[in-house]
Amino acid sequence: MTFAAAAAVAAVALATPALAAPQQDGPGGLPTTIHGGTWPTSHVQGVTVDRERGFVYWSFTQMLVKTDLEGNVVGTVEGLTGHLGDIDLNAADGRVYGSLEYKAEEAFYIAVFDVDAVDRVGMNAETDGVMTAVHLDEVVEDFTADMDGDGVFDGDTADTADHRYGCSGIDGVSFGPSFGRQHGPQRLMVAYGVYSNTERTDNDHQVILEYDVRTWHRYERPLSQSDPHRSGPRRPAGKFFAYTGNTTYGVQNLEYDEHTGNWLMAVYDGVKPQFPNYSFFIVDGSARPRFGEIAGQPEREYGRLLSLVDGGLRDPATGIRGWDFHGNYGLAALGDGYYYAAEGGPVPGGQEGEAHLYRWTGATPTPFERVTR
Ligand SMILES: [Ca+2]
Ligand SMILES: [Ca+2]
Ligand SMILES: [Ca+2]
Repeated sequence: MTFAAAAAVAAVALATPALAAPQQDGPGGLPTTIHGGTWPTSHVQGVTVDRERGFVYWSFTQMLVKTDLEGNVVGTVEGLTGHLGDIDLNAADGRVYGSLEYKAEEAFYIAVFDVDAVDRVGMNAETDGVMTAVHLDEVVEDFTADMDGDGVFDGDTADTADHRYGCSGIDGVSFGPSFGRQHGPQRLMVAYGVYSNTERTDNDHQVILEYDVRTWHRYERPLSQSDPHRSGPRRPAGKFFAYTGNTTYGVQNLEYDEHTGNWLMAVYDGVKPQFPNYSFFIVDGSARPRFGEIAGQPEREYGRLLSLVDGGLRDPATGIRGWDFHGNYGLAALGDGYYYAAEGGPVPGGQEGEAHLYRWTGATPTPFERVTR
């Protein structure tokens, strides 16, 4: 895709706001549906809402899109050649943080977008001064681990014993308090992607890294994608494991929910027959992580284990709790029991994305209900 092509599609999106007629028909004036536009990219990967300032940010894999709450496009950050996944707004600095992968280069970042400065369509991620990146060494170590010890790292494929914990990179990100403290200082939690592979037992956990981004100014650098830098913290502040059974590419969307005090995890269903393969999991935010064995590893290994909430569906064979909800294209908790979940798909000209308003019900199997006019 050229910038000219992207700009042409963007111009179409700008010229047809009639598709996104304002629908401030939900509670608190919240629209029941917000359109994120149509873009010449892969599908929508994440959505985050700045309710105070009235903006919505959308990850479209190769592009960050900024709209207002009515779906009018304010600006875009383009030219990403890697994979921009889930995103979240950091309330402390007003910037948007997202997972950004370059698997062939074995480079994994949190991209940091200065979203206040995003004011026009077609801004460039490398040259317009609106994005920095912080490299995560820990992810590289697990992604590149030669687990079968044959001296060869098999690269970006699910069909291998390599990649520690089955790590395929990173996707779900969210700010929130440390696990077990529902009101502490905000941390950035980063969830691994995990390859789908039914032939191994060491890939049945979601893996979440914890970072304190208040020290990240020393690591932040602009990103030159042809010469990816390695500036970042050597280690995370914490590493945690949630036993869900293997899923297809791990936590797609991770979101701390102030309303329930829990961590929401939307996934693409797993396919191992011995697991229930739920689409949605909720980590108990009030439970202190337990030190225990990380089940299924080739050599016995211990770590800090998270607890799934005692609610929803329960698989009798494994004891795993889960729920039935989508949310894997984007999930934003507004903090008061309301949420936006993104959906999208191919249309002429690329991919379209939109977000629908939901409210928490806690019901089984689906704990949200859609808010309609
Ligand atoms: Ca190997
Ligand atoms: Ca994703
Ligand atoms: Ca998120």
